[in-house]
Amino acid sequence: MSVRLLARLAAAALVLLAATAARADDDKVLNVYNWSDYIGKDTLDRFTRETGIKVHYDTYSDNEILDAKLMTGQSGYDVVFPSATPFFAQQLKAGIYRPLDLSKIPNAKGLDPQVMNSLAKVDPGNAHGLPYLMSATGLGYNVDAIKKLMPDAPVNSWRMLFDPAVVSKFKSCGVTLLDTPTEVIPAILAYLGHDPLEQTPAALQTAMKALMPLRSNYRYLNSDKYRSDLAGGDVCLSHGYVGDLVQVRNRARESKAADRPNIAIVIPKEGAMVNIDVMAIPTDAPHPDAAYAFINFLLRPDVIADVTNQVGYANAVPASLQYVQPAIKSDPVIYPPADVKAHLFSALPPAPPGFDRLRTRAWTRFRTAKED
Ligand code: N2P
Repeated sequence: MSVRLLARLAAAALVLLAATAARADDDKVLNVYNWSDYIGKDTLDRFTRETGIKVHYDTYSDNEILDAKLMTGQSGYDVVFPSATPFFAQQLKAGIYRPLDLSKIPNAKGLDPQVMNSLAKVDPGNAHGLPYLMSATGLGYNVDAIKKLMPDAPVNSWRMLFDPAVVSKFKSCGVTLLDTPTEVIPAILAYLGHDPLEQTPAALQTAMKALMPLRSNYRYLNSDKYRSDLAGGDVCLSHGYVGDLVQVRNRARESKAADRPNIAIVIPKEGAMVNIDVMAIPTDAPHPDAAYAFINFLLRPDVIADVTNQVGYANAVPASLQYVQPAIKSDPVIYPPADVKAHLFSALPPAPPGFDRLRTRAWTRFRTAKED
C-alpha cells in the first residue's frame, strides 16, 4: 500500500469518526416548544443533569402560534404541547405527528385512565399524544377594584365580561380577553345560554353579534400580557387560563408593594372550557429519542408534581398527588370538585371545513375593531 493511499484512508477514517461523533452529539440535544410559564424553574436543568441531553426551549402563548409553525413543516421541534381540542385533533388529521412508541415511555403506564379515555376520543388508542397539564379557562379579578366600581358585581358569572351593563363598569380599571376565538366564543355562547361547543356559521354569528358592541370595553386582547398587568394592578379583570391566574395570584401575594392587589379566581357558573394539553412528537422531529426521554421524564410522579406545584396546573399522573402541596391539591380552581367539573366542557371538536377561516376572519375583525 502506498504511503499516499494510507494517508487517504486515514483521512477518510477521521472524517467518518468525526461524523459519528457529531451524530452522537446531535442526539444529546432536544428542541422543545411549549406554552410560556408552563414548566418548573429547574425541570430542564434536572433533565439535562440526568440524561446529558441539552434542551433548546422556546415558548408561545397561543395555540394558533404553535399551529402556524407546525403546519408549515420543518419546525425543527422535537416535543410540542398543543391543546387536545380542537388543535391537536386537527393537526393529527394533517398527519404531522409521529405514532408514539410506548415502550420508550414506560411512565405512561401511570397516566389517569379517565384522562386517557377522553383524549382517545380524538386520538384513538392514544397513539400520538399523552396528557401533560390541564386547566379550565376562567376569570381573574382584583377584588378591591371590582368592589369599588360595583359592590354587588356578579363575580361568579361570565356576565362580568359579557353583560354590557356590567363590563362597562370596569372599563376604567382595565378588562382583558384571551386572544383566541376558541376560548372566547365558547365562553360568550355559555353566557348566552347557547351550546358553547356549537361550531356553525349561525352560532358564530350569534357570538360575534354579542361580542362586537363590547369591543371598546376591552383594553386589549392578549394571552400573555394580562398576567403581569393583573398582578401589578394595571388591569382589574382578565379572561385567562386558570393555572396562569394562579401564578398571578401568587405573584400578587408575594409582592412587597403596599398596594398589591388581592386577586380572586373563578370558574364561571354557566360553565367553562377545560383544556388538556398534550405532549406530541412532530413527524419530522430531528431528535425523536431525546423526545421520548423527555416525555418519560415529565411523566415521573415527582417531576410532574414539582411542575404542578410551581405552575398551578393539574396533571394526569395520580401517583404524583402524594408530592403535590396540600394547598394546591385542595384548591377548587386547580383540581375542581365534581360539581364544578360537571359544568366544564372540553371537547371543542375540530371545526368543519371552511369554518376555521370564517372564525379567524371574524376574530380579526373583532380584534382590530375601532375603539369608540
Ligand atoms: C400556560 C398556558 C397553557 C394553558 N401559560 C393552555 N391550555
